[in-house]
Amino acid sequence: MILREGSQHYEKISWDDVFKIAETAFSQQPDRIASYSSGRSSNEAAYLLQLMMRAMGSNNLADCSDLCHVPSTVGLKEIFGSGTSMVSLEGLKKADCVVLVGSNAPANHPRLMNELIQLRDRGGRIIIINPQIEIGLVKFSSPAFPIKSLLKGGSQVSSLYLQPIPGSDAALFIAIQKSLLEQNFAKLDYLKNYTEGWEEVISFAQNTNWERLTETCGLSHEEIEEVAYTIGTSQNVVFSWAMGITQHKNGTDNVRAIANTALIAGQAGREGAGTMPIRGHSNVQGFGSMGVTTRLSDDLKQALEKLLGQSLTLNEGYDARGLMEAADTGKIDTLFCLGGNFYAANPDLLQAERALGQIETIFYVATKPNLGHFHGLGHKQTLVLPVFNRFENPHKTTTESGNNYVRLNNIGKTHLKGDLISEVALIVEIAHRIHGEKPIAWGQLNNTDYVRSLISETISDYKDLTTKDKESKEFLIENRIFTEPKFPTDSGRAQMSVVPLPVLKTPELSLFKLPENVKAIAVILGSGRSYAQHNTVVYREADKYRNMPHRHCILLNSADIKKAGFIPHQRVTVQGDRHHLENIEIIPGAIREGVAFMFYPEANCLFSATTDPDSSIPAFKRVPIAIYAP
Ligand SMILES: Nc1nc2c(c(=O)[nH]1)N[C@H]1C(S)=C(S)[C@@H](COP(=O)(O)OP(=O)(O)OC[C@H]3O[C@@H](n4cnc5c(=O)[nH]c(N)nc54)[C@H](O)[C@@H]3O)O[C@H]1N2
Ligand SMILES: Nc1nc2c(c(=O)[nH]1)N[C@H]1C(S)=C(S)[C@@H](COP(=O)(O)OP(=O)(O)OC[C@H]3O[C@@H](n4cnc5c(=O)[nH]c(N)nc54)[C@H](O)[C@@H]3O)O[C@H]1N2
Ligand SMILES: [Mo]
Repeated sequence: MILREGSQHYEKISWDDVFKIAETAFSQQPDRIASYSSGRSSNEAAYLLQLMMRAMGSNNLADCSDLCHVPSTVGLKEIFGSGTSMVSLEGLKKADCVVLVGSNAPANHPRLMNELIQLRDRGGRIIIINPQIEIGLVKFSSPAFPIKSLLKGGSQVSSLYLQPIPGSDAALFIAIQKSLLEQNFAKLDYLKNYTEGWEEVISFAQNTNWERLTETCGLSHEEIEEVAYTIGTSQNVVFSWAMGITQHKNGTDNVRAIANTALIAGQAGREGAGTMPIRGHSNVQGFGSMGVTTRLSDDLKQALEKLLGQSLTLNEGYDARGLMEAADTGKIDTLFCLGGNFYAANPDLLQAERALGQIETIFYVATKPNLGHFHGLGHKQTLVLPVFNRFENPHKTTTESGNNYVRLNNIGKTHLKGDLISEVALIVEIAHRIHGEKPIAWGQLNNTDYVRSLISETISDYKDLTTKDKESKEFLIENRIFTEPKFPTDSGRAQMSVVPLPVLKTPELSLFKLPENVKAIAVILGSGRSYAQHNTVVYREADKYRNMPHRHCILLNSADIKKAGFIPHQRVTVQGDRHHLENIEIIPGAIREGVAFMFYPEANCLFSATTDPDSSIPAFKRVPIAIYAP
């Protein structure tokens, strides 16, 4: 479909006309062309996307990981030389302690829950760190354990549940380091043999006083000692985290602080132990491996230059936030979105709408309609192009899981009638029209066997892809799993560095221009997912686990409700630095005092969000808001 300038509705368009528009749109200056992608497509489509963009001379490869796990990739690469999980699924089965930080796995990673239940069954311990008590992290009914679910109402998950102040995790992990040192659980020989920079890290922890640490994270000395004791007395500890860690203005520091803690405890580079970020989209990690990033590695750059027979003089490249800012200042002519919802996934929806409105042509390659197709409209034309999802493709594809497994998807079928195309065919046709047969035979790339041969030629972690492909086998990217404390850094040692304590300001009402004489309170908002949505696509209105009956709710601690003079279920206005939402129902919940929770993407209209200087991720999990009763 196409929505043309001045028109009020989309109209049908032929594929041939789509490609004609694409030919013009992609002939703009390379730095004015950009892509955004979401990790649901195959490795093959991802590889072709970056190849097409880079062959045009553009490095503007924004990706949903820029809003998701980029701090994990940046932090882990710096410390261990590899940006993914170092723990394999088999390894996880040997752990006897998991520290799960900032994750609502029962809703978002249900398969991990079975591993956690089994760990508890073999006598292991699970430490949960989350400002909100997520009911499924306390007790979880897994379909894999029906008897327990029936007789006991589910399996016990948490051994210890800590509710820190949002955004303070770096301070908490420094405190855990301090306690590990004090209780003689720190592995100094390990640090001497396998790491660098450890002296500064431990002396920073030793020299930071307890009062500052406990005040910053809002937890007691005893709670922290118990965490350190549990880690120190466990054999194999896995440190695992999701958006509660990354989506902060010091998201990369949070990751560094966790990695430093794992190293001080000697819990990295051994089977059953280590750092394990829990990924978002099913193939978001594959997109990173395929080079869909503005942070192109030197190895891949050289390999692509060889393949393309041209030197890649690339611009710095816009990541997701950079792209939005560039669009807002009129620097983008063409945007190609391979999946996702670039509009609603970003903070400050008013800006998003305005910024996208300055782009001449936007292509939304999609499997389902979403908010962006209605609010993220281009200036001259917006195209919504329907594609097969990755199980419906007329060719084989591959994906990569968060545990570093590469899997082959067979040829599939679709139940949809209509004029759908595969993502591979779409990208190949555009690239072919722009580049012809030079320097590679773009026309032949419709054959995904050929794409896989180029992947294995250029991407070292995938060098075995073509052989494994013939054997139709899934395979592990082995050099990312560390069973010995030797890491792929220049010196082979983990690179530790001091993480500064976060300085967290409690939000104040004076920050907001509120009407006079209203009952009001300022709190920290963290936005996240309900139990019935997949990112910006909402499947059901209610979140029964949090007692939130619809999307227009705010979860608050009862003490805050009382302090402000509100009552449960009252309707209030929520005010951020950008916009407000009216008629929001107050729901009392098991969330830390001073903290509120709302659903995304609705909450994204409220705030602008600061960004992490090391990764440019927006701080979705710590936004100052005011709540008032009009
Ligand atoms: N069903 C389903 N599955 C999904 C998704 C989905 O939308 N639906 N989305 C996928 C994607 S892309 C992703 S990235 C993942 C997201 O998976 P999660 O990261 O689990 O999702 P969020 O809802 O963002 O939850 C973050 C958790 O962090 C906690 N938290 C908030 N602030 C802090 C903090 O400062 N410190 C700590 N320690 N915790 C904090 C919140 O209370 C919440 O429990 O799930 C993936 N899987
Ligand atoms: N406030 C707040 N904002 C957030 C977050 C938060 O926690 N709080 N989380 C952030 C995170 S972690 C993420 S990952 C982003 C999510 O950002 P995105 O990945 O951009 O958003 P999604 O909602 O996952 O995208 C859904 C759309 O993808 C398309 N799609 C699905 N499968 C396929 C496929 O196989 N091929 C193609 N071409 N299209 C497909 C469908 O059309 C669907 O409408 O949001 C971020 N924004
Ligand atoms: Mo994500």
